[in-house]
Amino acid sequence: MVSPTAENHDAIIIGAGFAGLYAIHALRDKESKNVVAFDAADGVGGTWYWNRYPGARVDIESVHYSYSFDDALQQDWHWTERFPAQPEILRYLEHVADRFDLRRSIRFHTRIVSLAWDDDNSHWTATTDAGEVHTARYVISGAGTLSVPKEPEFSGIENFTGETYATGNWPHHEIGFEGKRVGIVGVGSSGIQAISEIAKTAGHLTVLQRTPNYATPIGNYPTDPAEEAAEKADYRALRDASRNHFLGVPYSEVQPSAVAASPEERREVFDDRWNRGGFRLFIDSFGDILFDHEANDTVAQYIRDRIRERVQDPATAELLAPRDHPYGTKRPPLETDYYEAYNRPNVDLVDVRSNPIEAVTETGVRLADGTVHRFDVLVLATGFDACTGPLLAMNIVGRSGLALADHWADGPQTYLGLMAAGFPNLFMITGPQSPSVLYNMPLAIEDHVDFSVEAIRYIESTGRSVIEPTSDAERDWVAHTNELAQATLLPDSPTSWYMGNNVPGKPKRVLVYLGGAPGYRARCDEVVAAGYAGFDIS
Ligand code: N01
Repeated sequence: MVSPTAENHDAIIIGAGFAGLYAIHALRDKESKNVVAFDAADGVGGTWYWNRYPGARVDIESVHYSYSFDDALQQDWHWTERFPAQPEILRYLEHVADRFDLRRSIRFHTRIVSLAWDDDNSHWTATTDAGEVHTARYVISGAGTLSVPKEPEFSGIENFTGETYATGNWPHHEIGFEGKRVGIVGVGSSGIQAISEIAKTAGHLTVLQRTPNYATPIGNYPTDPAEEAAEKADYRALRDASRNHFLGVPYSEVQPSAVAASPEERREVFDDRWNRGGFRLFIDSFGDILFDHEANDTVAQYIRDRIRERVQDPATAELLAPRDHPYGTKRPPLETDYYEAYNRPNVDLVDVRSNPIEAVTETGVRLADGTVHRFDVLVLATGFDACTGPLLAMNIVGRSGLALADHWADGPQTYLGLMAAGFPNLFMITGPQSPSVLYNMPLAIEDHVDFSVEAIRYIESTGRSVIEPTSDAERDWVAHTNELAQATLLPDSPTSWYMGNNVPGKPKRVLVYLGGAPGYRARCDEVVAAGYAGFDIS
């Protein structure tokens, strides 16, 4: 039944980050749809609104990690650094919101707490945390992939009397660390960026590390005007090159095999990629690194050696040298002066793998052997319930009362990482089993929003109103994504959000599409060319 007080729209858009903002523009301004977007924050930005921790910055060059849909925008906007920090990316998204007058379609401070498909009326009913009800034929979820922080797993955390901060939900005011004893848990991308920065001012910083990570140099530098001019002169070609690259950046010097290369050749390639920075070592050195243990060992050993060169205390260097997972099976962090932070007299590294955190006490952290570390500030950089978490948090119920949580009880099931069988007209931008975080997010988002908008245009142009994948198409896609993952080393990581096994109790399933962005896009094009093969349209 339609609630008499429900507001009706053509489309409901979840989120006001990169995905939500572009979806508003694409549907409202290009398709003349009546849209409403919701965001729990009081401003635009999504990831770049919440992750304000010290050191937060993008790790794909912003000339690539930015919208491509409007040439005037990409020509006008000037990035001050190759890899800008969070405030600059947030300013960019605020500029986009103003430039395209997007804010008038967004209800801020509003969280969608349930989404239910109404079979009789062929529309979705969304309920907000304020109890408002909205209906719409289509829902575009731009809820994000890394937007639900993992629940803290430490008993007693509520008793800690000091300050506690989570990197994924950082306060908007400045936090001073001067003279304070700071403890930080987690050495993923967030932890590594935060540690490098907090180490500079903290009275004392204790890093509680469970799994050392393969962090490599980001290679940041202030924007070079000549480089910027050259890139803007042919931005179109740059974007095409990005879209045609496995991971969505226009690198193109990958060698076929680390195993086939001589030690000297390998060293030359690794040195070159290491010195130039960015994701080059990961995706632009040798093509077999993610597929072959022997190849992976060569780069893993190279990174361990470089860590030893940078860390003065040999015991600390050994603790920082990763051994328990192949390189790239957890998302590799990029860094500036991360390893040098451990050469400071005010920084300690504590191994909580051999001596796990047992509890948080009123004054700090107690380890399994009874050691207590006292802190004034505790920083949690413990990661996210990735990819599925943001969708499941909305209590989505599809056809015939099917809950998404039940449909995905054993891991996500999608077609193209974009829609799920039994959940009609629900488009999951950068959803699980799509290239999403393994691609370049703004470009992945544009591709998915464009696909969704074109699908809506197509079904409406043929006098129909509902699109959803068939169960067969969904089953085949799940099998295909799992098969691709099994051919890589990804399943070998004991805890990786790529596989969902960073969250206790979450099924271990690959959450990303490993066939590469170009292959994925070709598959989507084939589906469309075949009249939306694998979809039921009614
Ligand atoms: O989270 P993570 P993140 N006891 O899951 C540790 C993107 N991002 O927020 O490895 C002790 O990578 C955990 O240890 P372990 C990027 O895609 C991008 O850092 O599970 N430790 C690990 O060290 C990234 O991959 C940027 O043993 C515990 C850490 O917490 C993704 O976001 C910047 C623990 C979590 O690392 C997530 O990164 C930041 C426990 N109980 C993030 N539980 C850019 O640069 C967890 N840990 C653009």
